[in-house]
Amino acid sequence: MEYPRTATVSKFMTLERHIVEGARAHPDATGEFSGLLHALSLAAKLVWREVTKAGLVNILGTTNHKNVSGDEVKKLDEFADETIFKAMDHGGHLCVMASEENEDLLHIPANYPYGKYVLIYDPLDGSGNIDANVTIGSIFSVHRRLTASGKGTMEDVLQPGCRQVAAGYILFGSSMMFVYSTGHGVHGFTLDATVGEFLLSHQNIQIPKKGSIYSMNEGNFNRWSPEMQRFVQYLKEEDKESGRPYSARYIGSLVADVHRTLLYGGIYCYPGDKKNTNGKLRLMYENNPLAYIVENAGGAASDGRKRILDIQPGSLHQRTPLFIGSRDDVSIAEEFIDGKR
Ligand code: AHM
Ligand code: MG
Repeated sequence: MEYPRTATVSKFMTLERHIVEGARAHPDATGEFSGLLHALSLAAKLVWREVTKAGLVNILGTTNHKNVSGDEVKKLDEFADETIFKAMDHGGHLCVMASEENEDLLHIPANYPYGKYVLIYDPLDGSGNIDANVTIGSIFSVHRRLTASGKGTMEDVLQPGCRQVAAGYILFGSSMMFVYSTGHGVHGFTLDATVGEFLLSHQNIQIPKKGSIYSMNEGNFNRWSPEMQRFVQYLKEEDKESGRPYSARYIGSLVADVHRTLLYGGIYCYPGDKKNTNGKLRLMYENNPLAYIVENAGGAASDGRKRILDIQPGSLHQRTPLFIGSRDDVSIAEEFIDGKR
């Protein structure tokens, strides 16, 4: 006998099942990759548990030291950093990790096996927003190792974003979401806390080709290049035909700003300026994984002149300008930055 399909049951796609069914499409898959994603989803739940306690327990506030990028480290950043590392260090999936909070590579402890993948992560993006209960998130990027075996090296980590085999982010907002891609569409899962499972809520996300929202820290306007200033002025000009003026939205959590851009379209920019020629955002931890997601959803990501995913990284904490979002909007931004408009 077969059960008739009902609307409710046919929608019942857990993250776990999605990962397993994705792996089945690759007959040579060893399960290593599925195990890696599964371990990440567990790490996400552990971080979420602490995030939801923020304000209730004494985990908010700073630890009174700065991370390698000079930012003040919050306790929750450290918790997320350590939790992700510990959830991922023993499974035999990874040969090395790198985290935005740590200056050097994070090696797999000697008593655990090495795997064929590399994990790069920003444990808690937007952490300046924690105390205000604003959406924050974790961002991750996965590469296949280049070296043959043993401990992973810098060579394994410093690969251009186009070589990522998976990337995604976890949003800690009004609900918790796990958004990922392995190069076959972008899929979003929302945590059903009552059963502790991520359920498919956003299948095959497609970013609109053009949007009507721009997202950038305009407080930096006077530090921007004349080209960048002209681009923003263009977005604010009245022109019914091209849907201008655009609306401004800036959360100040990259992961949340990009998530909104992915769903609604438009453009997020963090350009270089007089003070920081390469802007603020890190290529390996932020720009590459988000560029991979947005490209896989039909959008684009550029440093203003070239595709983010084509940049060969030179160092772990390298920064690049970021223009990311709807394809048409990113291409107009590039024309302005290039002085063509
Ligand atoms: P971080 O919180 O991981 O250090 O990331 C940097 C954050 C991004 O989330 C956000 O988009 C950006 O810094 C905001 O910068 P600014 O305050 O200059 O607008
Ligand atoms: Mg960040």
